[in-house]
Amino acid sequence: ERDEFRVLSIQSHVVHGYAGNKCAIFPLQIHGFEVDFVNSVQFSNHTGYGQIRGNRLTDKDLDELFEGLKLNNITRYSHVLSGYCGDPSFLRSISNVVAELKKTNPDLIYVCDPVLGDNGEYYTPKELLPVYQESILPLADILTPNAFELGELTGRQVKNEADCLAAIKVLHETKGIRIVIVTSGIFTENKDLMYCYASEMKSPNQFVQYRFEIPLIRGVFVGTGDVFTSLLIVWHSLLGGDLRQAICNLLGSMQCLLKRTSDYAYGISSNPNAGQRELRLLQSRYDLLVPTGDIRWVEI
Ligand code: PLP
Ligand code: PXL
Repeated sequence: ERDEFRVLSIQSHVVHGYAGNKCAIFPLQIHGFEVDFVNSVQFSNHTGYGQIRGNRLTDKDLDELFEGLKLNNITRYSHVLSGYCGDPSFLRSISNVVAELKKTNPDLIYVCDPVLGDNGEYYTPKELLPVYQESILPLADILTPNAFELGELTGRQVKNEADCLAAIKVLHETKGIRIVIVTSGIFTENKDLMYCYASEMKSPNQFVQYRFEIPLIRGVFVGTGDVFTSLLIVWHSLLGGDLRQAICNLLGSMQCLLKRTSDYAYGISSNPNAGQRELRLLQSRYDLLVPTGDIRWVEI
């Protein structure tokens, strides 16, 4: 029974469109995963639009919700999922929650997307970095940085495959993170392709590492990272820990999702706006359930 999977997802909520929890809950639920979700912010829309209105949850608010769960003894989770977080004290509060939940379930898997920025630039406050390094990384079981975030977290330059694998090794060895997946940011000579790297520490000196080829699809989309991590939980669980096949499956679904989104957006306009570029998540429900995209990979 899939009831054994219950995910606590602490992410943004947007009223219109898709980002954070709006991207993560649906893929998990259609696969039969229970999702308890905390909306770390409630915004009108994601940050890709011109204007934003809404509110943030404070670290105190999160502590209070968690207190309620504890008082009722309903804190047994198979996974915690966290993503974009704009506030260092809220992030510290997440680390306290995860640490306590791991006491309740020592097998709990914490999947963390350490969102800092991309392409050499921060789009979150720099004060998050030490909180990730000191409080979050030691708790993370699966970490999904992009190349920029991997570089910031390890204090290294990550420009190519060798840099990337060396920095991943630092995270395995100094923070004890079992699985690191670099989801984007390593480009190739071939402009139509991007690489994704996955590395699993099987024992202190044994690593299994794969490179996946991701065909690039025209357009800039928001929320792709959030769909990635939710489908990662789905396939990693359902396939009993087969990381390579889990990533092939999730990238296969995402290819279809992004192709549908791109075709829709560029079918409307040659320069689609943020609303027209919203992920076609619901329209892609069958692709999220049954991946059909063909993903090339090699073991390295
Ligand atoms: N751009 C901005 C302005 C953001 O706030 C975020 C937050 O995560 C992203 C991009 C990242 O989105 P994604 O993980 O879908 O690439
Ligand atoms: O997808 C990450 C994300 C999360 N939360 C909010 C966002 C975004 C991306 O833009 O705007 C509020």
